[in-house]
Amino acid sequence: MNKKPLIENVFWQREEECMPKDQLRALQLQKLRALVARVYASVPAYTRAFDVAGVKPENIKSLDDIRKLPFTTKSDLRENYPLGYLAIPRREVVRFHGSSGSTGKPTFVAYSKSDMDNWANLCARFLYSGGLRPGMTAQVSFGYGLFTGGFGLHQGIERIGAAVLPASSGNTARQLMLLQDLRADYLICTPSYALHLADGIQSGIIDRSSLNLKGMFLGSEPWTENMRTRMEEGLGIYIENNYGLSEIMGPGVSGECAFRNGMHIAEDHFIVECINPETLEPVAEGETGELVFTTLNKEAFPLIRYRTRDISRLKYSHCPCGRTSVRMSRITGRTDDMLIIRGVNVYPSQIESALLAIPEASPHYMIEVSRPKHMDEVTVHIELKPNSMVDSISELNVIRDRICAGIANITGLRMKIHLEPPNTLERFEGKSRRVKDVRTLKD
Ligand code: DLL
Repeated sequence: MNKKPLIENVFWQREEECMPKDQLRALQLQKLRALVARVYASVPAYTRAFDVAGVKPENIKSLDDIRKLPFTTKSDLRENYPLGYLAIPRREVVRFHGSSGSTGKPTFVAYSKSDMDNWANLCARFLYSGGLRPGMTAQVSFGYGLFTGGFGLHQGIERIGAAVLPASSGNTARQLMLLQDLRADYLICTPSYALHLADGIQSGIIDRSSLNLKGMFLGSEPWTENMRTRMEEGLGIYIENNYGLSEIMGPGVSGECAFRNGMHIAEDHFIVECINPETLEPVAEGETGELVFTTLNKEAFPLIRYRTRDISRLKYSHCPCGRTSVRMSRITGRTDDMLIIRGVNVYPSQIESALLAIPEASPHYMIEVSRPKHMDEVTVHIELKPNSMVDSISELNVIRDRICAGIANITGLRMKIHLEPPNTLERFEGKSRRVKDVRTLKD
């Protein structure tokens, strides 16, 4: 029932997607060498980092030499805030995006005209592979804004020549109404939001037969095969997984093909490594490790060996679809404490910094994450300071509202706030465990 219809041409850029491996490796080496020379000359943070590592552009003679280069991390981006890694003159930037950092400020990324062109094509690759064609309509229920999800997918759909319905995120009743009235062929959002909408459809809020839905493209947060099967069988549609991160580009870094044995990474644009996060050495092929990306074509914001903190596995074996690129398995976790809440990246330290600004709040807090009805919900429990002179309900409400606004200001998310009496939350002797994530990915 949910088998994808056989479409003869599934390649948006056949030549690049099916490039023979030796040609692909030669292209990567040529681009890597040019990239290293360019960032060494134009990005002072890289000049310094290469000098510290004792590596010069001319030392990069083979693809394996990439291991001589230093890693780039989210804290490097933060230390060079806002645009220390910009590699082109500011006037040549045509777009900025950003994602949450572990402090109050986002980390920004930038795109040149050619970066935007490449990005549109890379999103078009997985959308086209999944069946989106000119004449169809795709409803984008990702947020439009600094987040790369909305605008990124938007331009991929336009590139194909299909119609975009930029519904943006939130407002379930309206999303369902749009799906029904404008008869989108595809829905594009986070897996958890898709489950929430699927429940709305299956519970009869709207009639399944009044929809024209053929498939979904889901990404931006971890999900499971069980979730896919449930929605595919429940709705009689086809669903594909896609992956990306704003630092490397946004959506379009990798996406599934019809054979579903991992997401094909656009290796003509990125070099991927899989490392042991402790030793920083490469893991054996097929072993679990942290993904590290180097951008080969990005003009505005190229990154060398960016540590994603995402845990996955790489498969280099032949894929019957004809694409030659390496595939990555589903993301199974992260090596840092970043939470993904309704597709938004949130660090506990962001919540902590919002609390610090509230004089009545103590430093004792606990963040509880749950997923009622497939929608992530965060409750922040905060102890009041023992000497905070709060004795009326209305004063408590004012404090609660201030905390809620402070957190929303930093994270972009509204969270439930529970004010707790002094000395009631658990104290930790060792490493504190301030996050209780009771979401289950099983259903
Ligand atoms: O989430 C880009 C994106 C938007 C991808 C829309 C796909 C669709 P960031 O906000 O920078 O960018 O978050 C990146 O999200 O490091 C992963 O931890 C997680 N992530 C992204 N795609 C997947 C996926 C966008 N398919 C972070 N499965 C990444 C699991 C994913 N996790």
